Amino acid sequence: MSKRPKWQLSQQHVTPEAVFNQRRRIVKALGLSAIGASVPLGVQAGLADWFGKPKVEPALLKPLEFTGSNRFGIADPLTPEDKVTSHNNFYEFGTAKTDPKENAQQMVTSPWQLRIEGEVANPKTWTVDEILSGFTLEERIYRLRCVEAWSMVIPWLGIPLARLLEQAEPNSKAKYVAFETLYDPEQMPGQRSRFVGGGINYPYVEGLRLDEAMHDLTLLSVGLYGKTLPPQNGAPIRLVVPWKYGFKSIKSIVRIRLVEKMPPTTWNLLADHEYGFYANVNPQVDHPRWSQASERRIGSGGLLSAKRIPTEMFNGYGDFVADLYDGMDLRQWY
Ligand SMILES: Nc1nc2c(c(=O)[nH]1)N[C@H]1C(S)=C(S)[C@@H](COP(=O)(O)O)O[C@H]1N2
Ligand SMILES: [Mo]
Repeated sequence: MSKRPKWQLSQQHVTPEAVFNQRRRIVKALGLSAIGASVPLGVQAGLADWFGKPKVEPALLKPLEFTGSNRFGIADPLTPEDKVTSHNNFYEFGTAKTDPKENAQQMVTSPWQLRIEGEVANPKTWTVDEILSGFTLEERIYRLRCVEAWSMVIPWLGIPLARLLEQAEPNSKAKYVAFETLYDPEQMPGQRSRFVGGGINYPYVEGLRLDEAMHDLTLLSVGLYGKTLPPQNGAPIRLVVPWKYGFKSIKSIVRIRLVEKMPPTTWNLLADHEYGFYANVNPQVDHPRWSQASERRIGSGGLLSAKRIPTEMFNGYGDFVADLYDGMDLRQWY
C-alpha cells in the first residue's frame, strides 16, 4: 500500500505491541518528544489531500511524556490502536460502536475543568492542563471487559485517582465517590434525543466505594497509546477501573463528589436487575440475557473474527482487589 521508511517494520509480520514498542524506540533514538513528531504537520495535511480527506478532521492528539509502564501481571498482546479508537461505547454520541468516532471529533475538550467536592476538607477545581503538569503520568496496560462480553487490552496513560482525592482530603463522612460526565446537549447529540442516546437520562453518572476509588489500580486516564485521549475514548479525562465492567469507566468527567450514601449510577437506573452498583467482572454471575463466562477479544484472530476466551474473576486482577469484597456475597452485590 503506502510507502514506508525502511526502518519501519512491516505491520503484517509483527504484533501491534511490537510496532508500538518499535516506534517508541525510534522516537527515543531520534530524541523526539513523541510518536507523532516524526512527520511534520504540513506533510501530514499534504498526505491527507492526496489520499482524500475525511468529512470531519480527526481531533488533534498531543504526545504525552510518561514515566514507568506497568502491566500488573497481564501479559496479553495489546489491542491495535485503530480498534481501540473505532469500537467504542459513548452513548452521548450514539449507540452504535462506530458512532463515537464519527460524531465526537468536534467535541471541545480544552479548556476543561474537573472539580472535586462534597465531603472533603479541601474542595478543588483543576484544569486538565494543571493536572497534566502537576502529577506524574504513568502508563498502565489494562484489560477492559465490557458487560456486553467483548474485551480489549489498552495502554492507558494516567494518574491514580487517589493522588487527586488525597489533595481534596475526604472527611470522615465520605464513604462513596460519585462521578459525572459533561452535560452539553449542543455538543452531544445523544443528550438531545432519547432515540440517539439510548434512553439514558443524562448526564451519565457513576460511582465507587471510597476504598475502591483509593485503590492503586483505579486510574484517571488522560491518554492512550502515548498521546492524549481521542474524544471517542472520553477526552480529556476519564476513569478506568480494570476489574469492573467497562460501564463503570465513565468518560469526559467534569465533577467528582465525595458522598455518604451509595450514589445512583446510570446503567443501574436504566435496568436495576441487569446492572448493579458493584459490577465486578465475574464469570460465575451471568447477565440475565447472556453468559459472562467468556468474552470476544477485539482485534484478535482474523479480519472479521475475534477469539473467544474465558473471562477471569475480577478480570484477572483478583490478587489485587479480591480482599475489598471479603465476606460479601457477589451474587447479591452484582
Ligand atoms: N459518559 C460515558 N461514559 C462511558 C460510556 C458512555 O456511554 N458514556 N460507556 C461505557 C462503556 S459501556 C464502556 S465498555 C467504556 C468503553 O470505553 P472505550 O470506548 O474507551 O473502550 O466506556 C464507558 N464509559
Ligand atoms: Mo460496556
